[in-house]
Amino acid sequence: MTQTTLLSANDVRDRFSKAMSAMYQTEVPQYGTLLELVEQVNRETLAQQPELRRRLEAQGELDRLSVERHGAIRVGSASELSMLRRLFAVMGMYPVGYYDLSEAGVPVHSTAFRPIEDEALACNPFRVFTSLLRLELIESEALRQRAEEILAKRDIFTPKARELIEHFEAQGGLTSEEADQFVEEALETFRWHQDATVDLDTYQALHDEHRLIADVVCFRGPHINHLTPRTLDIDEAQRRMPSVGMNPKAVIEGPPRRECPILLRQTSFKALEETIRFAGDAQGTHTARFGEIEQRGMALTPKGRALYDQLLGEGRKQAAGLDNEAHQAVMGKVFAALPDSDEAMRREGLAYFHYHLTEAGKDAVGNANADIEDLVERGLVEAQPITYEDFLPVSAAGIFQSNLGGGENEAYAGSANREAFEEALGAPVTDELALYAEREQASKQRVLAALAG
Ligand code: OOG
Ligand code: NI
Repeated sequence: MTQTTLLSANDVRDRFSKAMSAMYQTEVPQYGTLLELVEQVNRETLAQQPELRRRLEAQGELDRLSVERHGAIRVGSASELSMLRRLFAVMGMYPVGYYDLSEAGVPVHSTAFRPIEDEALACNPFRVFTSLLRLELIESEALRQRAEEILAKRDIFTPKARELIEHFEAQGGLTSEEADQFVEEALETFRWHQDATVDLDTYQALHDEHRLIADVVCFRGPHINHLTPRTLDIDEAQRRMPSVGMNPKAVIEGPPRRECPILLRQTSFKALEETIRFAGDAQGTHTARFGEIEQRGMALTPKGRALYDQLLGEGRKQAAGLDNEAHQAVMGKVFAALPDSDEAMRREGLAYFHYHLTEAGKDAVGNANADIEDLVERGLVEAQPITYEDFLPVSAAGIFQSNLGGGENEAYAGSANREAFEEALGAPVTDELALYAEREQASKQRVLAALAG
């Protein structure tokens, strides 16, 4: 029997995320400009802040910086979502977190497909925020049925992609050649289509219910609607956007600027109006695709997250209607209630940390006690904040809304339904906080085991 060498899922994901980025740069050239802007800001930031460079290096963050990005898609049915789950599994990406966007007036709920293990995250943390349209929230029975019929007619996967996914599941991996083929076929699902599958009247009727519904239902596939590189200084990147011809969204979402960044801050350039050919040859336009940037900080514990949610709510109330500069100033004041040093965040149990032995710690092997706090105090063990790898529902809603013309429908609110989402997905979603807690716990155990010699 011949042994076939299978590629690691990390390599497949890395190839896919690069191919996706290349495709999106040709589809939306402004995204290419955004990548250049972010790269330049990152370069300057690292040069100006050697301490930041040291910190990122120690956390293993520097190497992944240039490949790091997330994207987003929206699908229309359970069968599309569950097949996507199988497609992402080929690339070592699993559903993490449940996000209810109905609360913010958007008729979807979502998860993020992403790698989970430390090593996979370090290699390429590519994530895809994936939303499922909730037709059950559409009030008009006739419109709901029409949307269901249209969706039932499409297959967003190529036959070859389906075949390779089944092959992967049977074989437990893909060869390098199969992986290249898989990347090419899977990309087809995410490609933009200028031709709508419906006539202009149908598009308009769905659009009038919610722009998002038209975006999901009227096209052959769930076009990637944005990609998002990671910046080290989002305030500076936002400031420079107009100078490279971009129209940034009004405010940066999430927490304010801090010495020790937490969670996730995001902004985007606004979606472009694109020409569409409708069935029956009518011309029209559709606005869906944009570019986004994010700045990531430390993952918060449930206690830290509760405080974040409370401060965010408070800050948003006070900052309503303000421009970005004033918004950030208000947020900065409100968030003063959250300590702004790694050590305070750690001591107060507000963020997750990764523990490792210092040089002095390595010298003390076989000769130290088993109390982590004591070891940290004595300089034998050092704690690095764990980077947040997930998303934030309020920020996601802000991103949706700024690219959907502010469309919001309060009638959708209060209908979180994680069970229904998981049933459509065909699997449970992993709790993101449990993952950080496990990683922290495992690092502590490794330290103690190493010290025991
Ligand atoms: C997804 C918006 C959410 C983020 O970064 O929070 C998102 C969408 O517009 O489909 O991507
Ligand atoms: Ni995004």
